[in-house]
Amino acid sequence: MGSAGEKAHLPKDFLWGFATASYQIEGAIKEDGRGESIWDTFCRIPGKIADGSSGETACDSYHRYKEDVALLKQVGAMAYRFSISWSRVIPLGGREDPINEKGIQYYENLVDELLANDIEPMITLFHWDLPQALHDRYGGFLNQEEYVKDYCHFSRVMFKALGSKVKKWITYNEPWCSSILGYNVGQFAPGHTSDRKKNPIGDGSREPWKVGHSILISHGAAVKIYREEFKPSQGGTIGITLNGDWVEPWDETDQKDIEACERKLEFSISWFADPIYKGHYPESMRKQLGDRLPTFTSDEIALVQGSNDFYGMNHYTADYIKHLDSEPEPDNFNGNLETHKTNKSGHAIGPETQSPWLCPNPPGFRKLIKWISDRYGRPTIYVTENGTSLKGENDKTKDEILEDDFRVEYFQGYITAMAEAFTFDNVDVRGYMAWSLMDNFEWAEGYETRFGVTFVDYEGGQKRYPKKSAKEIGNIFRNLIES
Ligand code: PNW
Repeated sequence: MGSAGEKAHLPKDFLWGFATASYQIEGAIKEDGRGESIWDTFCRIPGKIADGSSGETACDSYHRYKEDVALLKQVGAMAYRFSISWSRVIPLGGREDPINEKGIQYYENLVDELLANDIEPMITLFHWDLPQALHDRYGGFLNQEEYVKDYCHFSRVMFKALGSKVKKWITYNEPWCSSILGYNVGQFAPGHTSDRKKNPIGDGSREPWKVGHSILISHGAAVKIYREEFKPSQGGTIGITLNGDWVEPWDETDQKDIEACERKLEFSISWFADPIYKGHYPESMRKQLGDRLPTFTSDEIALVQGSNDFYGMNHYTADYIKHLDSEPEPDNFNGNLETHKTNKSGHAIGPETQSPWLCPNPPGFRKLIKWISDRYGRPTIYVTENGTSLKGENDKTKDEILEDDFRVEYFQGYITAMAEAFTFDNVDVRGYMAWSLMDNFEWAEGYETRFGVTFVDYEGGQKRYPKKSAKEIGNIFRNLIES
């Protein structure tokens, strides 16, 4: 722990690098036997993606992975977090469906290329692109029994194929997004919602909680498989990645706003982290959701509790929280409160970006790392995503885009805040993956919103040009990591 006067720093062996996800970068959606995912289908529905685009070509990383690795090398990255397209490996997704060797080969090639360049691979097994066939066959996550078995099979296939070379595994990326954005808001695939103007199917008051439950059980089951069948010989670690924004009371003198802040953290983070670290859902959720929130059987909780070797933390922004006095609506998913970007006195939580939900607030990062560390008994933390878009970036010329000073400042602020948490708050943060290595398919925002430290020229054959931030991030880390 830091003593007074000590300078914020990061430990000698701190691991840093960049993150991406399969559907956002790979393209080649029909190549070499890949099956469809729910995002292929969702993108075809008019109005769902801002620019009407899809991941059809994206960054073409299926063909250009060697360029991606060269980029990582060039900017001095020590690690690369990427995800597996389940339907590339098992086109129909299920435990009795054929395995696509060419799909496995692609990821093996990528891993080999990384290792040949001394870059540590960190694999996310699931980053939202569920095989469409499983959705059609039994409703995907909504059928817990079938789903868990298929996810376990998929995980085992990947551990077997790559586990001798890959030592860091993430079961899921941001299950909150899959559950809430996919089954309540309807903004993400498969677009279920109670809003009949958006979709004829869905029940936002019930489905997201079932989806979250299935994800938690399958996470626990896959970790058990890894620990029993692979970890003894392969020696890696495994955990889940959760997203969460920091919160400040809208009215700092209002006790109800202060309480609502805690509820907001519980409805987003503790929904998943409490079962994993404490063995039950948060009381605030049980109170609001009643029996719409599933309960764990003793077998289930035995799988889930204690199932993280590390905590994967995705973090981008902060909100002001204003409590609501009314009874919660059935579809409310955030703890019956409002989120605002300005507080009662009109002060903004941070500057605007291209993403309406993202307003940088670096001190919030330090506070949230500490909140997580304190609540969950000082787990090992890997920050698995952090980054920003820039307001109007896509409307600029290429040369202007390459001078992304706002992004440099974002990383400077956030990485320093993380170093402060490490130095002064007694947290065990060991790694950081910036989002993202390159501009890519930003889900419902399409290609209009760029998050990359590398400019991808979508009109010019997906050629990559490192922005200023790609070069600066290494300097930021070199200044903070102890020699
Ligand atoms: C994360 N929100 O998603 C994802 O893991 C990435 O795939 C994504 O590209 C990145 O953040 C940037 O958006 C989020 O609306 C998507 O609050 C949406 C939200 C948060 C995170």
